[in-house]
Amino acid sequence: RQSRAQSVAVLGAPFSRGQKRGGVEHGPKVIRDAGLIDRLSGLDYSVHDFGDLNFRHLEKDEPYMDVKFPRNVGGANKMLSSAVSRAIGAGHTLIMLGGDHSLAIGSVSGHAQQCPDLCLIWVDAHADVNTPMTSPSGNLHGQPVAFMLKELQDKMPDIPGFSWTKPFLSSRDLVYIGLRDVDPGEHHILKNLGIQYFTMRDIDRLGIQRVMEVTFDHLLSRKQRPIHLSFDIDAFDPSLAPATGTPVNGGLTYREGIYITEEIHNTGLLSVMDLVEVNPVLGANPEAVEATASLAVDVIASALGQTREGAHVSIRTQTPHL
Ligand code: HAR
Ligand code: MN
Ligand code: MN
Ligand code: MN
Repeated sequence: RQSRAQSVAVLGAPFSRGQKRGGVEHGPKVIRDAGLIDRLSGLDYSVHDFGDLNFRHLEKDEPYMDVKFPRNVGGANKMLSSAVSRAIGAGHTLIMLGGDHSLAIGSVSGHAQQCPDLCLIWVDAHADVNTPMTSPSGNLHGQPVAFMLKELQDKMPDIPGFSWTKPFLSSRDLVYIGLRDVDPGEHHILKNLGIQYFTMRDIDRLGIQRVMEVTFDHLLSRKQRPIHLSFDIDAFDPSLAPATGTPVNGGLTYREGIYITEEIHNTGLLSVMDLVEVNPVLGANPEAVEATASLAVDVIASALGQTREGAHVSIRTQTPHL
């Protein structure tokens, strides 16, 4: 361990217009209430809590094609993008607390402004790569990756609220882990672009250790570069993360989820992590909400270096006086 504390910034994004269910805007509060800041301080980081962004709500926001709340989602992501860019520019490692997963548009694009060579690891039950034409729901939390991919540029219409952003990511710089609910149009995109992905079935077959090995081989073998980890809590099995909007059976075990984040920490390259889709309103009882929020804290702490084997503070070498 280094003697100089690294700095971690925490930024809340209380936003829910990327989907139709209320409550996910309270994600940042319940994750903080589950003890996030103390856990990170205990890991010997200097923690800067930037608080929550204050998104403006736009009353007039008609659907565009079938896309719901385009101006609200676009505006919130524009604000998030500058905040993320500033935090990374200032040298912090950033934890973004959602909010629904449409926020990844702002988070990843703001990160890419500072780190154009970043790679993206998307841990989720869903691929979130629908375009407005393929989306079965019109919900933008099922579409964020389509806004990022250069290869989908000519498939994306001009959506009101999004003129500030343009695609910046190559499909080869993205890996999915945990997929088990992929729409037909999304499957076509994954196959057509040759995107590297690991479904729950792949995890069953290969084991999570091999999955992470292949992930890093795919993303980092040519060169080391910053990692953006976009972690949707619904990647976990609903028995572990019940308080979320679109639970899908057969998800990650606790140990698989923690193994993913431990390995990402061990690369030393984690630069931004999103933790999204925790919705306290959808927990059947307070215990269900607490379990989901506490899992979110565990997986963030693990991404930032909390280990299962434990650790001890090494004796620091004294700086010699000049
Ligand atoms: N694929 C579906 C759609 O586009 C549902 C995806 C949204 N669910 C999420 N995102 N939580 O990961 O509407
Ligand atoms: Mn998602
Ligand atoms: Mn999901
Ligand atoms: Mn470390």
